Amino acid sequence: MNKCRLIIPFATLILFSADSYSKTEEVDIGHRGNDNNVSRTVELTQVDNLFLPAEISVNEGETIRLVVKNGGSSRHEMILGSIPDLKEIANRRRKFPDKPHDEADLLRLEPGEQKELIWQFPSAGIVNFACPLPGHFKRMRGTITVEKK
Ligand SMILES: [Cu+2]
Repeated sequence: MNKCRLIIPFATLILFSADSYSKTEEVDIGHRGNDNNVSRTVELTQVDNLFLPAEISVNEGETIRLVVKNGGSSRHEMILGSIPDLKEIANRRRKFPDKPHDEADLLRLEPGEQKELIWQFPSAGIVNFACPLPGHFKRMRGTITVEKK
């Protein structure tokens, strides 16, 4: 009983924050890029539970080396996607916490760990990213604004 009372407001919060999020337009989020085409390195630090910075700008067509460091004291993840896709991934984490989750292009980082993702952004718009772990997803997200050339 007590557990239910705790879970319901939490779920409402997640739904509310995701639905009230304005940057939901559909864009091509892009794909893994080639090392030879990297124009810039962008560093992201994960803390408990935020991304710093949470807003990045890149140019249309650009290939970026995203270097993600877990500077927090718990495990974090990082995945790019649209808001609906990220919500679905976060829901799966919450509903099936004991299942292995291995989405393509997901970074999983233990405290102190650093990983990189070379990513090409083919079209202008907003690409979202998040840590989909339960209790993290609500605040641990950010946007990459892909500027038109
Ligand atoms: Cu996290």
